[in-house]
Amino acid sequence: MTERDLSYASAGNGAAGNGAGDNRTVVFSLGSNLGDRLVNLQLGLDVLAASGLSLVAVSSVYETDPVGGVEQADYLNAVLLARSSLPPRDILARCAAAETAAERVRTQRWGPRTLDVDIIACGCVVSTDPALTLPHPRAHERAFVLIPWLELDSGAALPGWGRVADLLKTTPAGPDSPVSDLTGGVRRRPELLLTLPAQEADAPCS
Ligand code: A4P
Ligand code: MG
Repeated sequence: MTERDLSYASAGNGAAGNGAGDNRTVVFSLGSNLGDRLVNLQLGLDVLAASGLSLVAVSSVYETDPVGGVEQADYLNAVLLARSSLPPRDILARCAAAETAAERVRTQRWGPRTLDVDIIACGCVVSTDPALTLPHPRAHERAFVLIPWLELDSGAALPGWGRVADLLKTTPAGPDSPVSDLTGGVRRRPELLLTLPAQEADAPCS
């Protein structure tokens, strides 16, 4: 794993975090198409928060046509931004813990799942390790990742691939699809809300 640049700038960077110089923005994709999909996404978010990650922002929830794999039900997808100075492998372990909490059972690749938590990007870390590939190897072509991410950060960029807004022009979502449009199999569901846990208030000065 190489670290090309730790200075990835993204929306909300000033919000949370521990102030360490190597604090990175971590972009997560959450997906569910089995069971109570919204409850599963919220559970994933809550487990990540409880594991010590500083969550910064969560996108709207999007209902999305399944991409790849077997015939299966539509997904709910969302993107979550966090700040962390943990090694990426430790963050991946937290993703696995969130999936376990949602009782995910793996039967087939790209099959239906209660919860999938992927790391889309971790600062500007680049890795070709199959156990943790960064950025996520298919993120650049997935409207169900790019559209929610763009909603959170209009200037977002995928390391090695460029601006998310530009990548979206080449996805099935189409060249000019506004984020809230019913296009490209990615439909915003504004009535479905994910909530970030309340940040702890600063200790009062004495
Ligand atoms: N892995 C490597 N890099 C990463 C990363 N950046 N983040 C490894 C997370 N995991 C990463 O993942 C398989 C292996 O990928 C893990 O052992 C991990 O170490 P998995 O979650 O067990 O299985 P998977 O999710 O079925 O595989 P994969 O290849 O990650 O699937 P994708 O490409 O993420 O696709 N359609 C819609 N509409 N919405 C979706 O959310 N998701 C998928 C899954 C397919 N179609 C979808 C959606
Ligand atoms: Mg996965």
